[in-house]
Amino acid sequence: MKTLRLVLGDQLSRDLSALRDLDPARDVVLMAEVQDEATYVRHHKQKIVLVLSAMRHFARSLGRRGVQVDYVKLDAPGNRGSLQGELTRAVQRHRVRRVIATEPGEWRLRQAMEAWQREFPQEHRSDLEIRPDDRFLCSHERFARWARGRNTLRMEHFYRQMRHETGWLMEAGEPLGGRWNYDAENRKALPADLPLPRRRRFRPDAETRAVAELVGRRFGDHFGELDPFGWAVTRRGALQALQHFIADCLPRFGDYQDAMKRGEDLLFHAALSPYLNIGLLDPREVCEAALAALERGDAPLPAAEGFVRQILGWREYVRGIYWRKMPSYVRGNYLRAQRPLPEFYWTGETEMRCLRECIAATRRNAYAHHIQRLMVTGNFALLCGVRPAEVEEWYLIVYADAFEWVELPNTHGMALFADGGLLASKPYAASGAYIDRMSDYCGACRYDPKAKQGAPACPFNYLYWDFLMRNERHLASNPRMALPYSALARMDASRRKGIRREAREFLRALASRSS
Ligand code: FAD
Ligand code: DLZ
Ligand code: SF4
Repeated sequence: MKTLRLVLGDQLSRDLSALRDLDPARDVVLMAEVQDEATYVRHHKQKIVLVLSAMRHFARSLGRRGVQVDYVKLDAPGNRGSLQGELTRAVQRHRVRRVIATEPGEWRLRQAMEAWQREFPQEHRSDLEIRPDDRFLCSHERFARWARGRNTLRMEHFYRQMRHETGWLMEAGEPLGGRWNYDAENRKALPADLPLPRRRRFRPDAETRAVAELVGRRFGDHFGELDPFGWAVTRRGALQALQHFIADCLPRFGDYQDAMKRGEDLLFHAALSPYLNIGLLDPREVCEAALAALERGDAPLPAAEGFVRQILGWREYVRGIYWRKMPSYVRGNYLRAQRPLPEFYWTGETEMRCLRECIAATRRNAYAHHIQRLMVTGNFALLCGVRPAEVEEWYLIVYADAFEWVELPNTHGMALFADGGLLASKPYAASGAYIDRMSDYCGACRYDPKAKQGAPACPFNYLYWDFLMRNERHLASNPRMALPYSALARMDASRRKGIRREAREFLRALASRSS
């Protein structure tokens, strides 16, 4: 039976479940650029360019293999602006009785898709089959089996299970090298004179330039800079980015995973998440490339393990949590955070150098690495008590790799502790000393990370203690918070009062600039 097969902008994989039994002589693939997906949050301009240009290139590559693709451009006459609208039009146009889709990566669209079939016009009552997205190493069912009956759902336990199941970095049922985890070795500060790899960027071709022009015209007021755009938009480019990472960055990835440096946006990080998340790379092949480098002796075990843990562990785990806990997950606000997102998250205009650097990099590249996201922008929002929904929307907007299944658990659970500790065993709260240790930001800042009080004091310092005092009821009984709370208990009353006053004044000034 002639079948219409829907491919979404983050499903650009040749072996997508919706394409698996495609008959090129009979079936049609529908891909549609729609206003709704570009504006349900006001995505960074580069994220829209990446997705639309990669969609166009993917459609062309299917066409070259003899597949009939019905591709609807954003400015095509009659484009209804929504996926449902375009699917309904295509069902009519192609007179099909059967539609196949792969489940979307976001709850809102998954829910909407369930209802689409009912909304097809009477005369075109097609069946809509929604297939699982099996481009992951752990299915929903497997995750549910792992989670069932457990009191806590810790990533480390999940990761060990996945190591057993894949056999990766295992030897006779034991972890290779005798340890599961080399995290402790992955926290080195970056020596000032360490040569950094020249990072590979991809020059936009004519198609990408045309999309960029369209995005500039249609979404010019969205966050972020359009130029310079350096992302790959094809599978070939994404594979080159993978090879570049494995050859030039992986050997030192482990050592400097937590380091930050002014003006250096990528360091030894992979910058592969956008490609993984839109389907240009497969998580299995990415892990296997790192394992092969280990086997050849081109990368040390702590680097390969650290990298595989991010993908086999964290990436699969947050997806599992998202689908298991939605839709109620997003409503949590364990620490009752109620402040608005500071205006400078959009502009980068702040005297706090760490935040300025991370936000500028985000505007420039639609990318910041994990520690910038977690310990600078995330930590600051946590310490200030910014409303989770506002922080989550910001993260979903600003990064090229942001899709809710991965963005939400990282922001809501890991960065903001808004789920009360489901994902993280303690809040990732830190004072200026941490940022000073892991970066060179503080040397160029008007604040002093060593000063605790008074005008030169780093705001992270008094905000950190204020955060602990404000949330004592929720956090003091957490055994992993015993150390900071015992330090707080030793603090005399006048010091505590001083900290509270400084934090109050700082937060008041921040709110007045945000309103
Ligand atoms: P590397 O550090 O080189 O890691 C390699 C790969 O591991 C990444 O490409 C990614 O696929 C995976 N990975 C690493 N950490 C995580 C993690 N915590 N969760 C899931 N996958 C991980 N990642 C996204 O892909 N999309 C998001 O929207 C997103 N939002 C985040 C929001 C916050 C507040 C935080 C703290 C983290 C977020 N992350 C997100 C996770 C992580 O920061 C990014 O995956 C990583 O920075 C991507 O850059 P990279 O490819 O250079 O990663
Ligand atoms: C992110 C995005 C954008 C900007 N545009 C489109 C689009 O025009 N058409 C499309 O099919 N998908 C797009 N996407 C990706 C979707 O938003 C994504 O599939 C859902 O968020 C589910 O993860
Ligand atoms: Fe950030 Fe404080 Fe360091 Fe300034 S001194 S860069 S505000 S941590």
